[in-house]
Amino acid sequence: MNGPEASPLPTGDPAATQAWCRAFFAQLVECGVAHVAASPGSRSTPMTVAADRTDGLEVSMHLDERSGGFFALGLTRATRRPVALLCTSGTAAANYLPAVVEAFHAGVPLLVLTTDRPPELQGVGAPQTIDQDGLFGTHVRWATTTAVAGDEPAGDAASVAHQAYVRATRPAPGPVHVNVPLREPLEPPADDPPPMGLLPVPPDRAPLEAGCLDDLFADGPPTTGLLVAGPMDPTDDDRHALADLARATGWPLLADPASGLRRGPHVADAPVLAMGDHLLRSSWSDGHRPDVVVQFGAMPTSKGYRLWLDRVGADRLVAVDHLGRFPDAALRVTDRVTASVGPLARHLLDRLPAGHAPDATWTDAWTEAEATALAAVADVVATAPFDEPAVVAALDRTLPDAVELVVGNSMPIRDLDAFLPTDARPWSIRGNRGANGIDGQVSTATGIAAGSDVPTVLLAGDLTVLHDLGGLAAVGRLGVDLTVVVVDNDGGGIFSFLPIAGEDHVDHHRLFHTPHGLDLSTAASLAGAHLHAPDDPDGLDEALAASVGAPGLHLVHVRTDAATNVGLHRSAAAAVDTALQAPDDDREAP
Ligand SMILES: Cc1ncc(C[n+]2csc(CCOP(=O)(O)OP(=O)(O)O)c2C)c(N)n1
Ligand SMILES: [Mg+2]
Repeated sequence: MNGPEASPLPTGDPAATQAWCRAFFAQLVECGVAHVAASPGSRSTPMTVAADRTDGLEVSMHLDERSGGFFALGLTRATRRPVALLCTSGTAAANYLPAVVEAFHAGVPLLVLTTDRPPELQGVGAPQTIDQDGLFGTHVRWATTTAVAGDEPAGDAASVAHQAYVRATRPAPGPVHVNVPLREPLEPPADDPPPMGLLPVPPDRAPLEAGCLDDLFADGPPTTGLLVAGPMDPTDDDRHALADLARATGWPLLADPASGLRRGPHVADAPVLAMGDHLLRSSWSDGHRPDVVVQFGAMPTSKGYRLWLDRVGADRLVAVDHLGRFPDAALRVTDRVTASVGPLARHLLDRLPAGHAPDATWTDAWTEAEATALAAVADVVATAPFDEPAVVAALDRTLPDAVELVVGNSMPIRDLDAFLPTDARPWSIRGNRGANGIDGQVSTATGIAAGSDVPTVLLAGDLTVLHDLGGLAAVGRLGVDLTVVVVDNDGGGIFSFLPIAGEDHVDHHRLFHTPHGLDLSTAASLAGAHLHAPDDPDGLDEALAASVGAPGLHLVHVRTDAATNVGLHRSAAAAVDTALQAPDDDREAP
């Protein structure tokens, strides 16, 4: 009797496979990658082991790819070095999609490495096998499926890794996808393959075009202007250049909370404003139309800004963005400039005539309005019940000079926008404003904390924290210190701001607010967090003092009320409007 025929499936050569994978990661290190955020799986074995054996690479393990994706996003943002993701095949890879979407829209260079079965096992019902070719669709800067690892010489791996890095970082940073088919046996040999030659990293992208925006200054610089900084991750140089531009032109700089410009030493001597949302909603702004607005980065959070562009606007609206997004939700942009903030600001500074004197009347009008608005808002908060504005005030009082404040979408970012003044403390405030999701927020903050040497605090809503409970559970295992302040209004408080909240014929509470009825403080024991449950401002100050910068995970659980927060935002806006209508002499001193 004949034995079974030899399997028709080809087998791989473990030494060649490992040489290919090692070359891939050696090239990534050569390019500047220092971290691989991997998730466990079998198909990825040769890549995981190769990453772990590569000098200069740290490997962190993430049980949930969705959370790992956001961790890598946060770590990339905090360290300004692209992080590689690595997972097995199937839905594992699909779980990277939310973080890839955010990275695409926020311009974060992620190297998404998925592993796959070889071509002979595609479409034949092999387990955990899906079509991974182009899995992330239009949300990556580049995608490729390589040859089966080890089928081609290791030099090809270095070439793919090099190309992936270059395409993730320039001209516009963003995620790239490399899908690597691997053939069994997957277990690598114990011996290291011989080292190989690596490719040099090409120089950075071209400088700003010479004649850019020259016509803006053709008849002398416009006297009245506004600078608007949307969400972005500026370097120190960007920050200083923008502050220099604000000072030299006398154009006030409206700083989104996630712009990186609301706080830092630059605000001490430049007209940087925090109350932009209130000012632009007020009737005062109708009488203060600028000639030009220069808008930087992503779309500002402020709805007041969008409404104002429609209502008042400016003759020229220049959108400056290194990613080429040119956010234009009001369809008012007249000029689109692909440039980074610092170089563009210096480019404009160079075009100012020597001895140019800014229009002090214009600048003073805005800085005085800011002072009036701050005083009016402070009055509202001083008599307010313990709710979201009080949480912002407590953070403002107690957080240290240097901190990473990560802010969730929905109301927390808007609470900061409405209630957080400028300050010279160099806080870094970051949100996921690329796609504005409420997912992966704890994991993003964990990645930021892992890449930063200052204390990290996350301010987020209850649904946002619930969405990423897996991320909360991972913080301890990753050995990261993090304070999570959750403002818990038992649902989505933002929906109480919608006109539909007032309609009797719609079950707003069930369909939009979506109360969960869960006691979020119980998440602390699951995640091994220290729990703080303050119910007044003093208690919150104490909780923040005890947790921020302390070891481990801290959950600060603050119960809030959606209707109260709606009332406070509206009262603040109304108080600013009224205060700005008063004759100058009657205005409250700052
Ligand atoms: C992944 C994702 N799903 C749904 C939404 C729509 N959404 C925007 S805000 C919000 C409610 C968030 O609630 P919470 O985090 O508690 O913040 P709050 O509105 O109470 O401030 C939802 C569901 C979204 N932005 N992202
Ligand atoms: Mg909520």
